Formats: sequence, structure tokens, C-alpha cells
Amino acid sequence: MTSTSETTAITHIIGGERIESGPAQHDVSPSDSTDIVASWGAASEDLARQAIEAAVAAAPGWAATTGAQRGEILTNAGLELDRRANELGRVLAREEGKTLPEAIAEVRRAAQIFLFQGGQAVRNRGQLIDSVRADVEISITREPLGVVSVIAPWNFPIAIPAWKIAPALAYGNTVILKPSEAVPASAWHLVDVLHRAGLPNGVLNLVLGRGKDIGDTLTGSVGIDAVTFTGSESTGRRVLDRTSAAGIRAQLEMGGKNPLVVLDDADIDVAVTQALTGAFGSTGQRCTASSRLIVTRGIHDRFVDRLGAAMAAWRVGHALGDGIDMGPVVDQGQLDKDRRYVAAAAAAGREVVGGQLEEAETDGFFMRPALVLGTEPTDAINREEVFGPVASVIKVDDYQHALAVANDTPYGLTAGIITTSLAAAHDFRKRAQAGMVMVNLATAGVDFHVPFGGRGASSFGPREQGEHAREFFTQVKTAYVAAGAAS
Ligand code: TXE
Repeated sequence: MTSTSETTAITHIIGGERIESGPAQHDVSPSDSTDIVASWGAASEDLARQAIEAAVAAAPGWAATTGAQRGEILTNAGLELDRRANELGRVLAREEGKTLPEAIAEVRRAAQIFLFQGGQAVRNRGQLIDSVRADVEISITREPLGVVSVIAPWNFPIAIPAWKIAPALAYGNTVILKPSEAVPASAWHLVDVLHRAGLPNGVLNLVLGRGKDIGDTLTGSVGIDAVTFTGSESTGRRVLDRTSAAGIRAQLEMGGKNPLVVLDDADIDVAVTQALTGAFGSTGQRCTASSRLIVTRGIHDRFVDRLGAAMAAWRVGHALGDGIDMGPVVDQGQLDKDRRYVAAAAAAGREVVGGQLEEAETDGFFMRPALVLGTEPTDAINREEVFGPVASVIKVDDYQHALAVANDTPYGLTAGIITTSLAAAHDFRKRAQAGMVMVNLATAGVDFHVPFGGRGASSFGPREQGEHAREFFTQVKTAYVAAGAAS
């Protein structure tokens, strides 16, 4: 079976220095309680302040570099990530629990993000426009913000920091990264790669620690110019309170309760495959997961039978195991939460397919995918983000009913439809209340070069990723230039 590997001692990285802090804590694999991925120490508020000071000190020098210089460093980092995708993917899979192929794909995605944003560093275009006054010319340019605080979650331990850090650096900002306490090793490797790629000291600082200890410092202190956050809605609201009070620019990505509509005319194979991977890929721990399956009457029973059979065939086990379709849940707290939602649905009379704990050779948080049938749109499981391998099915009469149910949510990240009807696909693309819409595709699975983000309770602030990332990570300057006295 899967052999585990060494424990890495990881540190904070502040002003280019590797700094230890005690007491040592263990970063335990969710696949195997005996596998210690890394040892680390949590930062105090003082250390967090030190990181802010380092980022503030490095900001003018970094802002003065050319886009070409910054782009070259990001490109080097992207190339190294791609070269080491197997090795770093293994660390990521051990630490977070997604399967090895998913983890390797995530590292490759991070590589693509650095390569893309490295290219963007030399595309920071401005505009020239005539003034209403003769002999005055106006230029509109975009400049760095200064210091950006990046607060990242555990579910994409390399890709999410990458898609925040890469544009922040590309446009000349310095950064403090606080990864989730569940995945410090992946973040450490990412920051290490960027330093090896030539990033000057202090431009990217890594602070490992708990949100409750250092979160307020990293989101509300003097010196920080912007905060970009991905995580839960409740923490996001707290971050927004802090940044608003301090007058700091904020961008928040919070959960989803994404609908995947399946119409009677759908290709059943497409419907089952997209629902299976959309709901349970990455153990369902994605803000874009297809967690509400909204299915019309004519196809409902066939779809549910086929999906149940496909779920039963899925192999759940150690993230590094051969042929594993779904790894463990990230930790005990999340496993308890997932099981609480399933138990509450069962207690309310809903039928549950799957969802049992899975026996494995190692001691990990293994749960089989769960499908909750016969649910109502008002059920808690259809209103709240579970963030695990749990999906619910809502039976509806027709397309119009499906659309109404799909839009009946406080969230609005992504929405999908499986149909062979051009009219339904066209209408859904226009009327789905979500930041991203998928046709004949799962709600999860997005590209790195186009905007990412949602509506309602899912997001706050400008979009992430692609060229749209520039909006958040730069500020506009309008300059009026007159020729002055003729010589
Ligand atoms: O999230 P938190 P957790 C949801 C999902 C999951 C739940 C809890 O439902 O079950 O959140 O996960 C940092 N100031 N999502 O506890 O607490 C924290 O250290 C500043 C959905 O991991 O929101 C981490 O770095 N920062 C989501 C980050 O915030 C604070 C992905 C996210 O942690 C802080 C993750 C504070 N006061 C969780 N408190 C998605 N939809 O993508 C904590 N943090």
C-alpha cells in the first residue's frame, strides 16, 4: 500500500528569512494519522506585524521594477512548479487529501497561472486621451496598491494562493500570505519556489498561523493596502468588517450552493458523469461543487439510479492509493459536519444513498459519497454549504421550475445545466443568477485565464483570475500633462 514519506520542518518566511516559532505542531495527513507531513509553529501577532513591516519595506523597490523583470521571475516560478508537479503534488495530496492525480493537476494549474500572470506583467496598458483643454494630454495608468494580504483556505492549497499571489506580484505589489492552518506545507513549498525563482526578500512573506490569533492583524493593520480572502462566509464577513473599518480594499470569495439542472432531454451519460465529478471530485470540497442536483420528473428515476450505481463503483481511500477516485475529508471537524448534514436529512425523512464511513488500511477520514433524495428547496442541505462529499436531489416539473429552484439561493457562484435543448441552454445562460454558467458541464472545473467569481453571498469585490485580476490588484491614476512654456 501507500508508503508515506518524510516530515518537513517548515518555517515562516519573512523578509527572506526562515523564522521558526514554537511550540512545534504536527501537520497530519487526513489519509493516515501516522503520516506527519510537516512540523511547524504558529505565528504570534508580533510575527504577523513583522511580516507586514517586511512587505511595507520591500514595496517601493518592487514597484520600481519593470513588468519584464517581474514577469521573468513569475515565469521561472511557473516553470519550476511544472517541472516539480509530481513531487509537489504528492505533498499536496498527503496534506490535503485530494487524490494524487487531482493534486498533480492542481500544481500544474498553479504553474499555468504563474506563466499567464507573468505575461500579464508586461501588458499593463494605459490610455492616452485628449483633454477638453488645448495642449493638455491626459494619461490613464494603473499602479500597484502597495501591500496585499492574502488569506487562503485549505481546499486548493497551491492553486488559490497562486491565483491571488501571481497577479498581486505581476502588478508590482508586495504580499503577505497566510495559508490555512490545515495546509502549511503546500504554501511553504510555493513560497520557496518563488524565492528560488529570484523574488527579492520581503516581496512575498509567509506567515503560518491561526485565523483567530493573527487574522485581525493581517486584515486591519496600518500598512496593508488590500486583502484578498477565500474561505467561509462567516469569516469573510468578519474580514469585511475589519477592512471596511480600516478603509482597506477587499476581495472575498466565499462559498456556493451550486445548482446542476438535469432536464428530461439530457444525454444521460453526460448527466451522470458531470454530476458525479461535479459533486464528488476533490471530495466535494470545492466552492464550485455541484451540490444541488435539480432534476426534471421524466429523467429523475433513471438519473438517480445511474448516479447511485456510479457512486457505488467509486473507490474511496488513501489520497496516494492507486486507482482511488476520492480521497478523505480534510479533517475530523469537516467529517463531523458532513455527517451531521446527512444525519439531519435522514432524520427529516429524506432517503440517503451512500454516505457511510469507509474502512481502509490506514486511519483517515474516509466517507463514501452521499446523495440525499427527495429534498425540498427549503431544506438546510439545499440552503447551506456543506463542503463535503454530499449532494442533494430536488425533483422538479419542468425547465421553468428548475430555473426558479436553481436561482432560489443566497449564493451565486456557478450554475450548470445538462440538456440537448438549445433553447433551454440559451435561456439558462442568460437567466441563471450566478457569476459562472456551465452548459453540459459540471459546475466545477474552471479555466485560469478568464474571470472567476460569483454573485450574492458568494463573492464581494472584483473578479479573480485572468486579465480581470488587474482590476483588484491595481489603482488608477489620471495624469494631466501640459507642454509648459515653449523653449
Ligand atoms: O474556513 P475559514 P475553515 C467553508 C466550508 C468549511 C468551512 C470552515 O463550509 O466547512 O468554511 O472551513 C482564515 N481573520 N469553506 O474553518 O475559517 C483561516 O485561518 C482572518 C469554504 O477552514 O473561513 C484560513 O486561512 N482570517 C471555502 C481562511 O481564513 C481568518 C473554502 C479560511 O478559513 C480568520 C474554505 C479571521 N478572523 C472553507 N479566521 C470555499 N467555499 O472555497 C480564520 N481565518
